[in-house]
Amino acid sequence: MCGIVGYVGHRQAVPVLLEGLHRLEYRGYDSAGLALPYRGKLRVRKTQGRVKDLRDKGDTATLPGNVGIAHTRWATHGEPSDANAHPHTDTSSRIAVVHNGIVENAEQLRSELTALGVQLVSDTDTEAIAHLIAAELDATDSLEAAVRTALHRVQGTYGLLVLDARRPDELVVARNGSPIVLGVGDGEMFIASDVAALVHHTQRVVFLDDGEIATLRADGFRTSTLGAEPEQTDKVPTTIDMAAEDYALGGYPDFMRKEIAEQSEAVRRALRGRLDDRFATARLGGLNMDARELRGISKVVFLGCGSAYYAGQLGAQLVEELARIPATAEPASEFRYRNPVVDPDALYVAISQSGETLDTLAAVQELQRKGGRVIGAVNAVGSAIARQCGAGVFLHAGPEISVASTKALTNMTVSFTMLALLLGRVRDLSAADGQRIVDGLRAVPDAIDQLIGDEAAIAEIAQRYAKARSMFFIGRVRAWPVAREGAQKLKEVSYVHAEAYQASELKHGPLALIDPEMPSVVIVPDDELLAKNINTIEQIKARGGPVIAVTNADLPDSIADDVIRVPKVAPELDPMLLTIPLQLLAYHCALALGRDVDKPRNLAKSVTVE
Ligand code: HGA
Repeated sequence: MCGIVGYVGHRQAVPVLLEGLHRLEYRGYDSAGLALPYRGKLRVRKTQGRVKDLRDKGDTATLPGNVGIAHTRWATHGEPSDANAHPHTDTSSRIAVVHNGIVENAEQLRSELTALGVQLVSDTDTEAIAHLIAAELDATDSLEAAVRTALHRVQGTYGLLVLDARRPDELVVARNGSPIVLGVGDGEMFIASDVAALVHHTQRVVFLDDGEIATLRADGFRTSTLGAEPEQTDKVPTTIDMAAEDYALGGYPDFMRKEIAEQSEAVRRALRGRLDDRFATARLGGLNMDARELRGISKVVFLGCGSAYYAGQLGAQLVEELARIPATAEPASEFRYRNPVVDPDALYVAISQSGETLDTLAAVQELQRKGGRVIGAVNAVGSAIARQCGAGVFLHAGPEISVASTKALTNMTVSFTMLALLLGRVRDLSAADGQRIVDGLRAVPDAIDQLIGDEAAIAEIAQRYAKARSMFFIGRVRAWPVAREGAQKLKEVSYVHAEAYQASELKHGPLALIDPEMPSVVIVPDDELLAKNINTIEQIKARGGPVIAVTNADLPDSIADDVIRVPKVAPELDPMLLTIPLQLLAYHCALALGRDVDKPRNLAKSVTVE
């Protein structure tokens, strides 16, 4: 969350900053701002609203200078407003700060500053940092030393970028809990909270670690630890394998639609080189575990937030079905705070598209502190969770820009199928069943393309139901996580209230809500519970509730008001395919209601704050 961009080099900084902000806008979009040095003072331009509002505001686009910092905000402290937008400055307009994270002792710092006579001009936690750094500059002429000392007083999380107007040739960044990546150019340096803002300038990057600080000048950078006795950390740039086109719309109207369409290719990438026909299993070298270690796993626990948690639920089912190992899923945000009993023989799987989700990272750290074995299921290579775990399964979904996750969720489920297959094949899953799953996985991409080919029919259904005040998403057992994910997608992009319910639980309460104004999306896999799911549909219809059935069973059209048909690959894999039409349903409801699908209100991608 929050986009940070910085530049020091030979180009005009403002176009670089604005373009970088534009590429990071999915990480926060309630306000935006930038700062450049000018004759020993700062020029700060900021506004509530989007990056385009900043670009169009006054003289922003024409400010000259070769160094600058910029930010797009997702508010945690203080409402979205011009005053609360970043950068924040000290009273003398010398120090400018952009920040991603939360200062937990902000109230205390703000009161101390007020008692010293400092006039605070915003409601943010961030502003205090600018004043603290400025005060430290009375005692040192090193900006890095001033930032380091000031940060010793800050409790909480930060990705921080600092500009001193009296040193217009350098920038200082620091990281604790929120991502910062440096881009190394030819006589120029870039800074961002996400590689998305860098890849069209350079592919040579350095990921800052927690507890690190760096000073950047046009000709290079220097990193060291943030502690009171700093030590140099010698970081060597790595080359990232991502192209600028991966972050472009490429002819699609928005990223959500693009990423839905990219799913078949994303799955093919995730499967490449990982299916083993000879032994009817999967190859997941990144786990760093041999067969004996895999056999020793007594339990699998999936941890994720939002859609990643629902993918974890699908993963837990797959592990129980294919490997017969007890498996569960839990929101990482709950796990980290409930003093969990950590089983040293269990395998914990930390799931995060961005690899920066703060709650999931904290769960990983808690697990490692207690001797748990944790692997990552992460999309972003080089991200904090990937590095913290050191082992895992990369998702290979490609960059996901839309706030609502689609292709990353699908690739999570594909990856968990391979993990379950591997665990199954070192136990009692037969070679024949293993091969059935291998063949099923190979059939997934074409099945996805077939589903997306039916988009027009789903769009037509969405248009009819988009005005509903609320919708139920109903599924049981295998289809339960599918229903939860369907409800989540609808809520986040269309703002239509939706509730997922287990089919079996309907009659214990929620059936009271069924009436002709309350549509139910019922997920009906072609499995041993088919007859029970048909009963559920009948019970809803008997009470006048409209039903949209999403099914891969051979049911007549008369079974429901609308039927969305899904191809079959293998019973264990079908839940994954049943989620795809629900993405399209949510997407087209959102379009019908005129929503900004890529930037849903109040949300942002990559939840790096609590
Ligand atoms: N706490 C700061 C930054 C918010 C943030 O990091 N969001 O992701 C603020 O509220 O401005």
